[in-house]
Amino acid sequence: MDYFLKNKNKELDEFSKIFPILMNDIIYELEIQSFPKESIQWIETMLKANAFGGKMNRGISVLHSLELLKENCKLTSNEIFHAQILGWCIELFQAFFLVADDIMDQSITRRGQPCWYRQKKPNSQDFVGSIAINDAFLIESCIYIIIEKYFINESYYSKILNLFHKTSFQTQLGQLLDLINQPNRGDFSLFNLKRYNQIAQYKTAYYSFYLPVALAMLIAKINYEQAFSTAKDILLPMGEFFQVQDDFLDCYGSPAVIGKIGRDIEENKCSWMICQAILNGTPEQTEKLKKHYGIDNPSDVEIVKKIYDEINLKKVFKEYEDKSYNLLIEKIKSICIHVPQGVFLKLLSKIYKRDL
Ligand code: DMA
Ligand code: MG
Ligand code: MG
Ligand code: MG
Repeated sequence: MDYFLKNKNKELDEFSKIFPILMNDIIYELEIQSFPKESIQWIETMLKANAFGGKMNRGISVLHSLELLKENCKLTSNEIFHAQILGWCIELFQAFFLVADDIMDQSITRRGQPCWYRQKKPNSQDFVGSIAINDAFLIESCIYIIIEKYFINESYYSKILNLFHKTSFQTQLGQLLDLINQPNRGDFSLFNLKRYNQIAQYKTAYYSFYLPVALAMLIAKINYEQAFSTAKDILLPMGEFFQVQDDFLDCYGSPAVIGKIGRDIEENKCSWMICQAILNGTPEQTEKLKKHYGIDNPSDVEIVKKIYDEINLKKVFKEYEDKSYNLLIEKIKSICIHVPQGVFLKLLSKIYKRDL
């Protein structure tokens, strides 16, 4: 095993160790309120199933960013612990959105398991079903229980709260646009890159890229507004790039690797793939796509994928990936005056050419 892989596994181990501590904090909240043991068991199973076991990239990025922000000083164990806790709060934030997203997108699997709403309840033959809606709310609330417990005496406590609240709003707005940008099947008038970028920025970029770095900046007690806007200028386009990859993998990724079965075509999504197909295809190809896109039927999906192949979207994607990567590098090198470049380069290196 090479050095970097070993180091990565060690980091993930260290990060994973924090999760049971936070679970116990949540369980304690229920215990002191004399909640019955079935509810404690539910919370435990539900949090484990949804918040634990992803790539944990976003969570670990808080510590990575903090290390790079304070490149010349050794971090205290308290700073490290704080970064790990906020990293887990991002993982919870993501779990909260994914539980709901999978219901709204009618998805089938997530992280190689049935989506939470499709899993069996503990000790029962029934499905979790619509209880998952309340579970999503509960996961969100856990974030604030944890932040209160560990940060209430910190000078930046209210800033963390504001940041999470604002990011929730942004992500919800992104999800809204994602869901209403498909009013009528076969109507492609709203499928364009301008709209696409707005959806991607709001539903993905704020919470996946800006949030981890902004939290690390708060722990590092960075106060000047300019540093936050510089970070945003780089991290929002980076997040858009990440969502383009997600859309590409939805169609061409292997479910065994990405752990989920793509449904963007069936769900009539304003995906980067369909936007590019419209831009690069002939009028005949677009007409055919209008007939078959957005139908939950394997033979229609197959026709759509065949047209994607004819248009050679794999090549369009490869060119886009290289171009965006170079643009991001240029941007990082040019405007990084308030935040060390390494913070952004590290994040970019984690996602460039990813296959999961
Ligand atoms: C997900 O977008 C966005 C959020 C906020 C969860 P998506 O539906 O493309 O994600 P996935 O492909 O993981 O279902
Ligand atoms: Mg989804
Ligand atoms: Mg979605
Ligand atoms: Mg997707």
